[in-house]
Amino acid sequence: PFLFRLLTHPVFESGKTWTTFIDDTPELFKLVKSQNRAQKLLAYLGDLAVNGSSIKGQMGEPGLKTEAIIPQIRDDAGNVVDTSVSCQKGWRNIIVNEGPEAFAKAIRSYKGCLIMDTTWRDAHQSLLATRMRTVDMANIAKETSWALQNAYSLECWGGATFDVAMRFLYEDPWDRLRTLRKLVPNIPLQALVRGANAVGYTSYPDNAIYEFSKKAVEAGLDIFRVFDSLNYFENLKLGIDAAKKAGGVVEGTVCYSGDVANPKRTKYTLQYYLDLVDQLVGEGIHVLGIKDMAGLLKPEAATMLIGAIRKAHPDLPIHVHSHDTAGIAAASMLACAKAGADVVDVAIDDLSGLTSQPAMGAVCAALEQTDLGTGISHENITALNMYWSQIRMLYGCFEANVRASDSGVFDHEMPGGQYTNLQFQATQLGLGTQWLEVKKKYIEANQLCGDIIKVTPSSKVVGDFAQFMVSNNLTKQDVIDQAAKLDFPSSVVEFFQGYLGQPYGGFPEPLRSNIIRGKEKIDQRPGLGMKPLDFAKIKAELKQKYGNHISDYDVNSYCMYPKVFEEFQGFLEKYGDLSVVPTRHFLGKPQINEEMPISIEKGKTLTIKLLAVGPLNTEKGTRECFFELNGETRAVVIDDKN
Ligand code: 3PY
Ligand code: ZN
Repeated sequence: PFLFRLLTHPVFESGKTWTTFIDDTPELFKLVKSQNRAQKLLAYLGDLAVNGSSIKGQMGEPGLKTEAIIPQIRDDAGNVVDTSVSCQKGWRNIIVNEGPEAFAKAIRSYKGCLIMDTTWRDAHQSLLATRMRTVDMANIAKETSWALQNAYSLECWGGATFDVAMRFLYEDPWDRLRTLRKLVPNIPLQALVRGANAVGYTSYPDNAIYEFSKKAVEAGLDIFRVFDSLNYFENLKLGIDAAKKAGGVVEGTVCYSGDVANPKRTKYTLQYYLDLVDQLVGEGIHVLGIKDMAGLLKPEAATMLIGAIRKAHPDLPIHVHSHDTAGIAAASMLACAKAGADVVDVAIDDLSGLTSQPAMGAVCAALEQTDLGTGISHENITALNMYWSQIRMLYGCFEANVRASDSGVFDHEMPGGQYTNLQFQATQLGLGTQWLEVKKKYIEANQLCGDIIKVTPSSKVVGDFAQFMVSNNLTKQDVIDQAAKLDFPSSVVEFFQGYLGQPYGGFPEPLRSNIIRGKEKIDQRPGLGMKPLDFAKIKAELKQKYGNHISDYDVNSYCMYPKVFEEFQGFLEKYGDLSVVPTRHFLGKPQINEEMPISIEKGKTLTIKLLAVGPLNTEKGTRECFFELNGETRAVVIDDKN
């Protein structure tokens, strides 16, 4: 039909030159573009029909076959709110109008305890392999802007979400931030950044960190939770400076390990934390983050730690993060609030508990009975939760299947996200005791590293080390004895070289020298020795390769993850932008005659139906898929990968 329209177009018939034709008839080219997009979408759906989903980690079909119902939100008087527009009232106005310092001051003077909602980042990172798509957050964003208008922030970016977005969801992580920003103008948006590792697993040249932070603020980010995976101050300083120069609210963060209430745990003591907090305060952070990434902070320790910091720094806003792996996090967050924390992290009930954060409904309801109320209505939490219980079903195909609390976390100290990840991998291997072995070896691997702070990327080092010990059947003593000749995973070698920074207490010797052998030793901040990136040159090269649409955001994605970015561009060229395709159609095998209304861009919805999948062409290894697209029949040829 397009060719017919083109050939019979009066301008084309008149014999004018091609270039003038392009200039004079943009409507036809819009049509080419959207027909092209539709064809690419059919290629994706055809591939799903023939080969099933290619999204890594997906087991089975999405568990929700209909559109999720959007709940009603009510105001204080009990009236239903008009959520066709976003709420305008919230803490972000202070950041925008008066800046980060005024925001920090206002947070500190608030008499209650505020919450950060982690549903859009850590909760799904910890429970659903980070597979939540932007569209499922965007669909509830305006309601959230009303229901959680008194929240300190919504964590929605950073951590593992950045690379997973490109790698597995085929979406642009910057788009997520821009989209959510537009829909939620009133609540601060927060990201987790790994200091000198930004959102990666390695160290980057300094200018990459500065540029990344600047673009994040431009895309709509308000608060940076800056941590370092070894609590290495030199790395922290860099991340803090980059976030500050970008104009963000800087939540300088201490990662929590060990147990300050246990006199037998002598490495990470109360004094260790107080000293680190003093150093961070010296860097001019706006807010202090306490990041208990594994859920080790028991209520008694929480009271001691937060109480001591509050006493030493009466004006410093304190924000505490934990995971509920052992089942104690709600109690700990209540203890933190009581001891003087200003903000605690929670996740919406249906994405809470176990390796995620404690339940928003539980923590808010418990605080409501004290003078530390969060200002979030229980009725609205319940309403929002109705949406999220449907979304949890939708993503059921990514459930890691952690079913119960594990107080063993006090020994192995595995971060929440990594716990589900490693458990999933071990279960995939199908060996019943594999998971128990991994947990045991994780303890030994940590000891071999010198009892380090374990959080991305240092936790990956310990995880890789543990898996290496399990698969090679090595004890701790075996590793020590055979270190000079074992073929260690590269992450372990690089850690011992010093590529992540310097661990507190130094590297154990002679193990370090035996592992790295003749390789370079880095005994200062790794970024110091790195050559700055040439962004203009990278951009020109990417444009040459992928076209003029390459933006400065893309350049940053490339700098963080060159290979992942290039594969993502390849996917876009083949299938187009599928970020707004509803998740049940993005992940689920289309059924014959199932009507799929799919919007490919704002205001443009296609009605698609799979009519038939043809027989295998044994010569070419392909099948033809027949679709109905807005009433017209279309065929696409698909490689049969089975
Ligand atoms: C991350 O860095 O992704 C984390 O969630 C660490 O806890
Ligand atoms: Zn976390």
